[in-house]
Amino acid sequence: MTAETSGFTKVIILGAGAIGSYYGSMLSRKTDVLLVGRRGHVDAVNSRGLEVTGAVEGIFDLDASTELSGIPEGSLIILTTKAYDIEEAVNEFRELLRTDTVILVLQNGLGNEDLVQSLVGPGVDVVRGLASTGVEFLSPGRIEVKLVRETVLPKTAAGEKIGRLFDLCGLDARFSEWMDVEVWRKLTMNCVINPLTALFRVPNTEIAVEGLREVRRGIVDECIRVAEREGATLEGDLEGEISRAAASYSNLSSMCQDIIKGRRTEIGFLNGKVSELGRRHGVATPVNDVLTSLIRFMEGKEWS
Ligand code: KPL
Repeated sequence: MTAETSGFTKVIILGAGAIGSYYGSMLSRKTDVLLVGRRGHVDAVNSRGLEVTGAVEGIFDLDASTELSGIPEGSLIILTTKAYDIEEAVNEFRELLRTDTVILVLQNGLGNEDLVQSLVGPGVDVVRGLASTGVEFLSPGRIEVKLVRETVLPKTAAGEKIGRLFDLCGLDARFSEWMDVEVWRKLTMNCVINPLTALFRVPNTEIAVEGLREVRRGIVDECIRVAEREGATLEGDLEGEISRAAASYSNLSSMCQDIIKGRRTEIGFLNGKVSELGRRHGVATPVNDVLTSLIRFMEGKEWS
């Protein structure tokens, strides 16, 4: 596909884990995609294609590489590395950036786009997006899509350009003028679902039970109070909304997948971030503090 039809000449997925590979597979329907990821996944994708099962099915023929050696004119970089890898990832491609490169930050967490923008400088368009599709990484070269959800993009020229590409490739997008609030709502959902599923090593559905309502409410109430001090008002029955969302996801959350693999998690960008901001604003966050400590304790241990 050409720049005329898709708006971008190339899409580079930086951090091709579960969610990055999902976006790569969908976008490869109408544009050139390069997945940048770990050696095992890259080798599998290059030799057998990317196998996607579940709500999306197919073998997708994509290019994959363990590193990025160039950024063609008119490229879209989708950043789906773990939030704690932002600096390392950006340092790898900063020298290759062009003034027309657009970077879409699709990670979990708060403030990621500001960090990316500060690292690349003001001349490059950095767009915040929110991905809520439930995907599991089965093995190198294989992912399973459990629940497809829309991507939230900002209602800006760059956001709408990305939206047109998504539309062309069959990815639903919703445009928002209130990205700060959207980021906080998604963050709150992740603060509930991710650590609880990681602690119990269960699919998201299972933490929607009545017995955990007070825990969910505790997390959400603290997030609402901290968000308010940060200038984001989170309205409505957010705990109820998150419980219904959790009940609809049969996948293992990204944090649960990380814990099972003995990897570092994004806790510092989720509950840990809420605790940190709470301390700054003098808002007590005991539930988020405890969850942060518990997940930090579990990180790097063998659970299989
Ligand atoms: O963002 C997610 C994650 O796992 O990190 C959700 C939307 C909760 C899907 O599992």
